[in-house]
Amino acid sequence: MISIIPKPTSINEGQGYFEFDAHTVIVAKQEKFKSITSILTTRFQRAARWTLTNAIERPSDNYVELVLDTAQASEAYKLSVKKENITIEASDLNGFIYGLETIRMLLPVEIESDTLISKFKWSVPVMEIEDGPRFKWRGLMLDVSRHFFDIDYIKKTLDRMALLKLNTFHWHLIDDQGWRIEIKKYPRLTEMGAFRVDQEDKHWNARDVPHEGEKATYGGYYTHDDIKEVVDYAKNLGITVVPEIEMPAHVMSAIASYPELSCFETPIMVPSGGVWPITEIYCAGKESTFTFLEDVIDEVVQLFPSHFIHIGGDEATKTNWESCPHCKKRMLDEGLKNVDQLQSYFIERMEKYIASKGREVIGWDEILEGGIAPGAAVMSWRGVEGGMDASEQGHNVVMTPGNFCYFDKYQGPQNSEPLAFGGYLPLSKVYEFDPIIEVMTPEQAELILGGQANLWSEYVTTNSHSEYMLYPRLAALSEVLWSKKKGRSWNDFSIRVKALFGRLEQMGVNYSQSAYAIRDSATMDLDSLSISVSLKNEFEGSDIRFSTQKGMKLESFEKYRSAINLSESTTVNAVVFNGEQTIGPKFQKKYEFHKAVGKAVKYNTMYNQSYTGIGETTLVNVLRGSKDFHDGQWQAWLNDDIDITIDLLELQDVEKVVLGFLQNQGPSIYFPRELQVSISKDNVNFSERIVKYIPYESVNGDEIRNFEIKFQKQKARYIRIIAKNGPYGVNKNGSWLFMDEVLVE
Ligand code: TNX
Repeated sequence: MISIIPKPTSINEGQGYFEFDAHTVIVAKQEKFKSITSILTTRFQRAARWTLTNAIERPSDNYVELVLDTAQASEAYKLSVKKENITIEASDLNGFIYGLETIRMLLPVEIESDTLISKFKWSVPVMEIEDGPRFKWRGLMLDVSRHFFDIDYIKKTLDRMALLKLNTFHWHLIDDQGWRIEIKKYPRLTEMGAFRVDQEDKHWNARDVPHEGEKATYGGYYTHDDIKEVVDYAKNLGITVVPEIEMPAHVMSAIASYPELSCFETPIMVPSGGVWPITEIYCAGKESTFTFLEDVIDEVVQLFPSHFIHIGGDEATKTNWESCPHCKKRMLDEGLKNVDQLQSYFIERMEKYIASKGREVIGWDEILEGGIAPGAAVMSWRGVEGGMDASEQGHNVVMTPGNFCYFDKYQGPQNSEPLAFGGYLPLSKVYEFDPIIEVMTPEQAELILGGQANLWSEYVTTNSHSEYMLYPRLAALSEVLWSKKKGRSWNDFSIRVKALFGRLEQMGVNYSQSAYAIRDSATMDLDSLSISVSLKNEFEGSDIRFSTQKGMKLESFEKYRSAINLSESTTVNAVVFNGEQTIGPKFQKKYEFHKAVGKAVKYNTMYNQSYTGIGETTLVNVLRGSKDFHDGQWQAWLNDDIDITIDLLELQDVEKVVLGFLQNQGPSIYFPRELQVSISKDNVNFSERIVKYIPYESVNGDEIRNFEIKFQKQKARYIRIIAKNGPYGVNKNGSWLFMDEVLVE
């Protein structure tokens, strides 16, 4: 079966195969197209140990020829596979690259092998493909500041981007937590700014402000040679590298190196983790700030030939500008009414400078605030509004709305995913992305260059985790940016993406199988006190099989057809089958029924209105909150203790209370410091006050934990529960208690 991602415009299948052998010749008349033939030759070298040769003249048969055809559109290609030869017709470098990458995808996945695969048939089915992109900006942004990734990983990523016909690598080189690009004129930027005190053991948003004298050991940066190597490498894969030089915020690493760049010149250190709001920003008043930035840009344009230079512009909290004498003077001199206009002045000035180098500025959508610089393009991330607005004003736009393009979000059921930024962006949702918004005029749509995925790396610390976040979501993104809308569909993509998994496997990529993961949704019926559990994964028609009995063998699992009804404590095990093999992560969940299910809960202290769960029954409805604390199952208390009384409505034997709590220190959600349980027959006299202390621990990661409190078995009707709050997060946002569920036995 032919499985190409992104889906080509048209495929006409024929009969038979072209078979590669050790004598297959790659023919390119133009010297400038010779270097890209390595897309095939390096792979045959590794997997088959053949050294395929290049030639200028075509032999009688057994060749792959690159034929210049100026009638082809930019980046488009026509691929003709015959039994005797293969030709790629294109008008430019990228067209030929994509022809070669398509051949790569048509070859058996073993072509990706690093080691010799002997006696193998390396064949490609006879066919004709006509193909070309829908958008001209098909991008990926990697954040290498929050965590550092070396150039070997960057080059691997570029290879994989090219396989998916992506053509723009947006390199987020600067942020608060690390300056990653060598600037010869300002060596401290990398001597100091590229390293921070290592607090990797703590949650990103719960890291301490580093103190002077502490050793800064976490970090790294790219030298000019590294950058040239990456830019050259990318060029041979048809990829433009767009550097991002953040300003005026997200630059604490620069200010730590050169405090004079800020308004008040207070010495700071490179932060070890999250900082919010970002108030330490470049001073917009001092001329020296602009001299510095122009010097930086001078080196940047030498290193990066890209038409676009990204200048950031996001998330500046401009309170310092309001009180800084230099900034105030600047506003007065320039007749600027407020700090938003001062940011516009800042960006406009840099835009002019960059334009004078023959380049075009692109920035995050905040650059629209206070008036956008005349020649600037906008990267729309806070939804698509920025892109709507900018295109209405006649500016170029790249769409990267958070809901579809932020690969730092979870892609599967949060309880079984590695810690991520938050939010939910499964594979199928990426596939729904469209950079063109229905209400756009044709003129506006013309200005939409394309889209891109962004992988922010606050929580992504290793190459393999980065791969996990990128694949297969990047494949879905590539298809929506490349392929015509008509003729492609999620169901069809689902089949092809499964074939891609085999290739990624062979490439040694740690891709995610979360799309296979079973998601449950459950509802409770209060009359019958039973729950109904539905199971599904992202692929329509998946063969899900389940069991509600302990120790059942997989072979005896029942095929899942409709919701499962449960009215007593049950563990549901489920798996997805692909033929007679299981695939993807296994599902296991215990739905626990207990004596308080459906009983009355009285709130002596009220939960916060932002986290109400589903009201009064939340804590006693069997259904448990997940690590996605916005899932609607949690009740939460802010800076307040929990105090509730459960009324079992009649005297019952009780001996145990189990309380479920969430901890996620980033957003200031902590386990309680102390639990108290007391019991009563009449709601007046309470006995058996049991106290449990929970020691505070600083941790990275999130966890749902059950705290168990046991006591002498006795008759009771009322159970009062008190959970004492932190106060661990008081210096930041206060501290939260998140509770669900209260189990009584
Ligand atoms: C917002 S998107 C940011 C980044 C964070 C990201 C986390 C943008 C322009 N700024 O600094 O890493 O959210 O999702």
